[in-house]
Amino acid sequence: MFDFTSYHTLDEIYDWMDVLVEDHPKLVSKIQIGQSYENRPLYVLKFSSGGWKRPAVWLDTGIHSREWITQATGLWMANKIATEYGQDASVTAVLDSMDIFLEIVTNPDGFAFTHSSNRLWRKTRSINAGSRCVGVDPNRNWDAGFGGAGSSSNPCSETYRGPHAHSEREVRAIVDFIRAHGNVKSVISIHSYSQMLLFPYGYRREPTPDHQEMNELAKKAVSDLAAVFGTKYTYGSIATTIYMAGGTTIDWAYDNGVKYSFSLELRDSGRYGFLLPSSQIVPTATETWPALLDIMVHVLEHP
Ligand code: 0X9
Ligand code: ZN
Repeated sequence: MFDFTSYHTLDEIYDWMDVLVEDHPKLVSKIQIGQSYENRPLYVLKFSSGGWKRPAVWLDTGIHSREWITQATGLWMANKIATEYGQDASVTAVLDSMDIFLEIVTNPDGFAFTHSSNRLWRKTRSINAGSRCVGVDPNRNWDAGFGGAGSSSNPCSETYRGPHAHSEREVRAIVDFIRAHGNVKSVISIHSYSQMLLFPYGYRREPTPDHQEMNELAKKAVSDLAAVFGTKYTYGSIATTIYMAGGTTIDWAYDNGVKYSFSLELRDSGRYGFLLPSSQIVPTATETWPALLDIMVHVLEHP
């Protein structure tokens, strides 16, 4: 049995993906959507009960490599989706009409670096021409408000946006995948920390045309999350809830036709921050699950 109560290395996670596929061959498959800057494979788990390019939900964890609770939650969720299909009514309904794609280690070079050298590494590991500083912030690199407020042009900054939009292979791979798929209805990008459920925009303060619907959905999701262990989440647009940020994943998704684009900032609210004790992995994943299901069921019911 895989140990969901501890943090794992990249090799352990990649090995486990194959085990999950072996254990659920009719539901789960693994696809490679590209390669990282340091040539590591970018793997995505596909959960599908059949059909061709069904409406899909895209989930990613670990785009910021130091946010270890997110990759750990991704592993737990992958297992949950695979084992609840045919058991839980909501999961079954979702997967009978939609596919789920989950990229657990979205920034593998950064993740390997958090294990080998610097536990708090956030960015990619690409070399920046003319600078000694390494890496681009993959959550400032998307072509939506790229270069705007809350992103930096300095390669030494933690929020360095990169030389141009989609310069990072790890970002480009997702852009190409979502475009080629053509039927992605929801993007949920999972970060830590600060206990928030966010939606567009991050690059402007004005609400989106779908603000009210997304706000209602977020309200329900955080309430169902809190019902599990009492963990309090705030919610709202990125710009008005956390800070202005140009070039984020979910703004790009939203501006490219993916209406239900959300981002979670998981536990905690600052006591441990990125160094969340492993004893909190299962509780964090367990409480996040109903919020995620709320979004997926809403997507299912609003085709
Ligand atoms: O700065 C960020 O990229 C996010 N916070 S984090 O501590 N995870 O780095 C906030 C940006 C808002 N957007 C998303 N959470 N996607
Ligand atoms: Zn993050």
